Amino acid sequence: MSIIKACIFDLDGVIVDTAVYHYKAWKHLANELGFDLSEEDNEKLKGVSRVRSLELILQWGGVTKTPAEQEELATKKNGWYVEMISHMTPAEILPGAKEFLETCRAAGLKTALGSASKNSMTILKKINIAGLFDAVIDGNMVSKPKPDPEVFLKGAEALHVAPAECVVFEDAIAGIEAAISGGMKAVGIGSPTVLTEADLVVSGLNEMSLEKLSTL
Ligand code: B16
Ligand code: MG
Repeated sequence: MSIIKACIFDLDGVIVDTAVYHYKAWKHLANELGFDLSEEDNEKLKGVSRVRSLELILQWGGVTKTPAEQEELATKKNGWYVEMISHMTPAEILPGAKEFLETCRAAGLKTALGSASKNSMTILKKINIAGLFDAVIDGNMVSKPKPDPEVFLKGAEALHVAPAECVVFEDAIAGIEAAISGGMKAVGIGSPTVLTEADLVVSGLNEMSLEKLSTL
């Protein structure tokens, strides 16, 4: 029998696809700085914090900025991003995400969000599912980014469950690593050839069921 008592969900790539908005905002910033940002490079920013994303983008563009300038640039990018997500609606919830959250809760499992995004609460409210989480741990509450397990361990703590009783749903390699190093089960959302360390990989939460959870 499964010992799973709680499910912890990443946000971008698992519940919604905010990567498209991050990409538009980062590309706008890169263009203003005189270079471009490819979709391929954007893939490397999934699950990566805002500060680290900017460092990587500046590096790719061969541009050097002072820490104060970097802060200004990150704030500028976030302003564009926040404007875009302010138009999000529940129609943008990824297939099966809301239904699986409801299934978990109906089965008595606890639920938490574990995201690197400092804008998590804004997004959850816009897509109207904030009430489906018993705890929300976001980028404002952690000091160590994934693959450090801090965000998920704080989630387990907030839910009053042991890490071994948690399963994490993640689309980023760093997130899968974070879950495993925190002593949790990891379900990858994406491709099994990419998320090789995950205990189980599905293409989306529409492919998840309590039956599959019980095999973990
Ligand atoms: P913000 P996740 C991550 O979300 C995104 O995948 C990543 O691209 C972004 O840079 C990061 O959040 C920080 O977001 O600028 O809103 O604080 O996958 O951890 O839910
Ligand atoms: Mg993600």
